[in-house]
Amino acid sequence: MTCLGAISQELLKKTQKHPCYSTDAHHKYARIHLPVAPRCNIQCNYCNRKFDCVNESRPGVTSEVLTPQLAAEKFAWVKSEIAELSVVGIAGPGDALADWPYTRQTIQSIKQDNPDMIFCLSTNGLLLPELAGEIVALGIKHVTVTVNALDITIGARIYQHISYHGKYYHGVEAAKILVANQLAGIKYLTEHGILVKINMVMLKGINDLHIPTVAKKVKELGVFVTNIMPLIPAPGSAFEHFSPTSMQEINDLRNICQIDIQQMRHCKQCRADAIGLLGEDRSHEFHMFEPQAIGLGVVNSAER
Ligand code: CLF
Ligand code: SF4
Repeated sequence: MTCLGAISQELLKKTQKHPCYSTDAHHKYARIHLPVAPRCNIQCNYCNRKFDCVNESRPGVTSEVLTPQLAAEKFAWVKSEIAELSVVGIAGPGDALADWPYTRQTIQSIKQDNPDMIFCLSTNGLLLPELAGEIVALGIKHVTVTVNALDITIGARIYQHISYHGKYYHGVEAAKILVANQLAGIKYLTEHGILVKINMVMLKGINDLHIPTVAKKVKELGVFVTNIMPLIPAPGSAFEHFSPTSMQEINDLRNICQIDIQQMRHCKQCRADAIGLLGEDRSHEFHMFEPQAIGLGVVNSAER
């Protein structure tokens, strides 16, 4: 079954207003990221948890973490100021599913009065097998999963550990669980009519040669688009001294993968609290608190 086979015309029409999924939309429509999910349940070697998730955010300390209630208030404020707002996204600053009760509550409360908004979330996919059903039931139609490797020996070089159902796993054991859950979750979502986007961080000498294999596989699973992103080495992360990937290298890899699946080429690696058009972040105009740099000091699920 191809992805498009399972997607309704209505959803494709709606997606024309999604600035990440539609190239044409990105100059016209705006998104708001509501930072309600500070925790994460895995440790990527390129992530410093004092910084936004590099899967969906450029490394900059997030200005604020909000409760679902404050997030709904912020949404109402931004909507009254930005007429072209079409998407509400939860992109951390940790993992949207690691803090699922907050993510769910935020979307539920905004959706009630704003049924036409597009709701979107990004995740590392670890908890997809147990939460994909709830995502579908909530009416979310756009989900991004970051899949950096399918080969677990490659995955073991990218992920330091995962925290899953109260236990830590390391190395290939961690990668095995993560990859299996990502694949099962993606399959479930595409089979239930969700437009899935796969983000991949290109890591030279680690997963760069492997990425075309990942692209092929996710296409088979019905994924809509892949988004290959450059590594932005986060200070304090295990890959801190990794050389940053050039856009030429990214585009060469995208051109290879384009043969199998359409490529997103306009990603701005947004902050977890980004607001506005993709190329014109207005988050600084909409602070719920006095701006201050906060260390998120992220707590893993097992430590709760
Ligand atoms: Fe946000 Fe991500 Fe939804 Fe877009 S961002 S949760 S899909 S609404 Fe977009 Fe930003 Fe790139 Fe993400 S430009 S980092 S791809
Ligand atoms: Fe960091 Fe995101 Fe990886 Fe979690 S999934 S460790 S927040 S980059």
